Amino acid sequence: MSEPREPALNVRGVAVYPGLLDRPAQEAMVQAVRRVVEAAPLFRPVTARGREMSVRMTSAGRVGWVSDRRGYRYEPRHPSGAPWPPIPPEALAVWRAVSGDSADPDCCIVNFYDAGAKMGMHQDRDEADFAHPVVSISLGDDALFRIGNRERGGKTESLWLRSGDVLVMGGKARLLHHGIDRVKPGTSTLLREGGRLNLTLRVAL
Ligand code: MD6
Ligand code: FE
Repeated sequence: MSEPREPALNVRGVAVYPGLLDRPAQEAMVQAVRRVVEAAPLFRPVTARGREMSVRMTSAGRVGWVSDRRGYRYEPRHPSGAPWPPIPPEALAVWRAVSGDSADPDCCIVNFYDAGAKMGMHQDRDEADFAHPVVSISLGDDALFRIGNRERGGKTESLWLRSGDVLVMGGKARLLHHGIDRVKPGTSTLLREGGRLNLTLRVAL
């Protein structure tokens, strides 16, 4: 990882570190994610309304994020009943470099996007204490990230997230709505089969 310095980009308080992870660091992160996925396979969450999400997910850490007809929540176990694997040390190192937080994360959500997948506008608000930021790592194909407001609707701003980019949502940006409009296939050679991986680290409990 290169030295974080100051974020090169600040959009509505969301700090972006373009290319914080160089190619070898991205490859190591993918290997770490593969180990997480072996222990805790990706699954397709179902919203409380019964709709399948297009993104596939899993988690690492003391708790993981699940969604089904009972709603969204953090759980100490994968839907299979197995405990989640530990957060990879490579991901912890990114958190420590950019979060400015003295606590370590207890959850790392892994999102996988194939060519058609997207994520609707949402707030990350299932955590106990919003004083802790959320740190996100992008790997693989480029994704169009949209940033809105604390309330639903209103004007938004978009930016492309590329492989190796790291983003921090903390402080006044912590509860901004955000989402992934689309992923652009063939824009990265990092993942053999294409697609995009996103890791989000947070203090959930
Ligand atoms: C994604 N990211 O980049 C989805 N949430 O695939 C998020 O939902 C997100 O990037 C909170 C903070 C940063 C994020
Ligand atoms: Fe989010």
